[in-house]
Amino acid sequence: MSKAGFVAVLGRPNAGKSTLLNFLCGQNLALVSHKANATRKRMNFIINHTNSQGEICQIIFVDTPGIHKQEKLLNQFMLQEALKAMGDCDLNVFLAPVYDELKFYEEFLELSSGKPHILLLTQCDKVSKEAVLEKMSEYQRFEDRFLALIPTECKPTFNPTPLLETISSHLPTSPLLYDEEILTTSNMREIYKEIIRESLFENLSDEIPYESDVVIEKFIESPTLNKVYAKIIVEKESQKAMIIGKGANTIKRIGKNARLKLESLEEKKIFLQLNVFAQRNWSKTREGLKKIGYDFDF
Ligand SMILES: Nc1nc2c(ncn2[C@@H]2O[C@H](COP(=O)(O)OP(=O)(O)OP(=O)(O)O)[C@@H](O)[C@H]2O)c(=O)[nH]1
Ligand SMILES: [Mg+2]
Repeated sequence: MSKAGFVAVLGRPNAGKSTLLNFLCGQNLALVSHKANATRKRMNFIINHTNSQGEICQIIFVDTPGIHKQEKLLNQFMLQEALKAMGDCDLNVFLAPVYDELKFYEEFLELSSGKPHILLLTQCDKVSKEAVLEKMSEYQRFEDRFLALIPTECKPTFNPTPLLETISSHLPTSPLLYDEEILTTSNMREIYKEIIRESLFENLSDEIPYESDVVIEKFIESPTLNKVYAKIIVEKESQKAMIIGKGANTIKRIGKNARLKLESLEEKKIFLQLNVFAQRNWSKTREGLKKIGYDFDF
């Protein structure tokens, strides 16, 4: 006997969605940042959990962009990604940082229109045990709305088994949908892109990470070395100059940081070449966004 199903991982920007999925799969595949709105597209993470009845439960978690409202076309695309996952999946999981007000959960309840969900309190290591218990009791007034309320923290001491057991108990009986060795349905180009974007988030200030993106132009794989040629797109020439930096110091730092992450993930040498292009309004049109992999269907 086995179970399988898709689980949308939803929440405000910075709730800890991507961190939790990296933690559960044991690899840093998704972009994580203290800056909000890091994730732009859905990404599947596959976790195979053997439950207490001995059944294999294949949980296909769908990481989503944070639920937020902004006028820009890219932000509209991001919200649509989250809403699509919310509608399409077998089960929803809503992540509420332990320090958040309950109004964000109430907004989610309105959006999700009664679809079954599990509520996770995230980042519980940031506050005292008493504060976690207090927040859990505040959420109890919604106990008829959620299937379960589970506190989480992404630390090695955190045991995810009760969380996986609870999710599995709400999945349908089904043959496994993916080979058990597969961690994600994203291809390597998409993961490389996210790792390079993460390096942009870590090395650049304020608006530049939001006004930039990465396209993997060429990817050559061999048993000992992967060669990656990537393009960083920005809005303005001034941003291009900032990314390159004095004596190309900034781009070298961005490249080295990304290369080390890629080498650690792949456990082999990586050659990474980054080129920066200023392309005004790249994110302002549907065609522009489509060209770099953000497919609109609305
Ligand atoms: N201490 C602590 N920090 C966490 C935990 N989970 C996430 N964080 C931090 O919270 C910030 C946001 O984490 P992300 O995983 O990028 O959040 P997200 O929900 O994916 O955000 P978006 O993609 O922007 O919607 C990062 O700085 C993480 O390191 C946690 O359990 N404990
Ligand atoms: Mg994210």
